[in-house]
Amino acid sequence: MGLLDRLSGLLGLKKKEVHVLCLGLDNSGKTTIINKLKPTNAQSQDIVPTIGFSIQKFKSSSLSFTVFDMSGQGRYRNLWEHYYKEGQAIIFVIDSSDKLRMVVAKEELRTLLNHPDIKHRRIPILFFANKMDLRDALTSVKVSQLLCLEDIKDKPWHICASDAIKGEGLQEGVDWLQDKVRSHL
Ligand SMILES: Nc1nc2c(ncn2[C@@H]2O[C@H](COP(=O)(O)OP(=O)(O)O)[C@@H](O)[C@H]2O)c(=O)[nH]1
Ligand SMILES: [Mg+2]
Repeated sequence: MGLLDRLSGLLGLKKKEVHVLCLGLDNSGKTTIINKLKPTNAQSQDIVPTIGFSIQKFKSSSLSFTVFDMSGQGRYRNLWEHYYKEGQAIIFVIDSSDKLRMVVAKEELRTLLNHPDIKHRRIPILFFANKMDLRDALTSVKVSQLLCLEDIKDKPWHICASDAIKGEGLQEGVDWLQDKVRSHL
């Protein structure tokens, strides 16, 4: 830990650390989004498919996020569960252009929301309707309808349209998440 870190820790200025689960089907853009939220000099140039999961960090204006970037591939799905208890917030990413798998994403979300470690907690969920730049992408309103987000009554949630390649829409989402998490700290 650097001197500055220690000093800001002592002064109570150190950012609170929050554990975030980043979920969604494979290829939806999870790793690209998390990478884009890091400072420019810490970003990876090429994103490779995530195997199992990886742990990434990024900061917002007042919080330090530790993100468990989960592989969306089916065979790793039972790995996610071990981290549910630790998660204080969820980022759920959807490929808005993947109409065929929208029902699979909906099913995945339903399974998540029914999990005993998630079901009874008011854990905030940020949805990214990602890949908005693609010509056949659905709007965030349409994605929200197809995933029946209005049915989520017991958790704060929010959906943002995003283009993770350009980094558009990401900040708005993180600002929302930061507000929700802080009100629970
Ligand atoms: N056009 C477009 N492609 C994206 C976007 N976000 C991610 N991708 C691409 O989608 C592919 C899968 O991204 P990745 O982050 O590995 O998805 P993950 O499996 O959910 O982690 C990569 O080729 C990314 O470059 C986006 O907003 N728009
Ligand atoms: Mg990935």
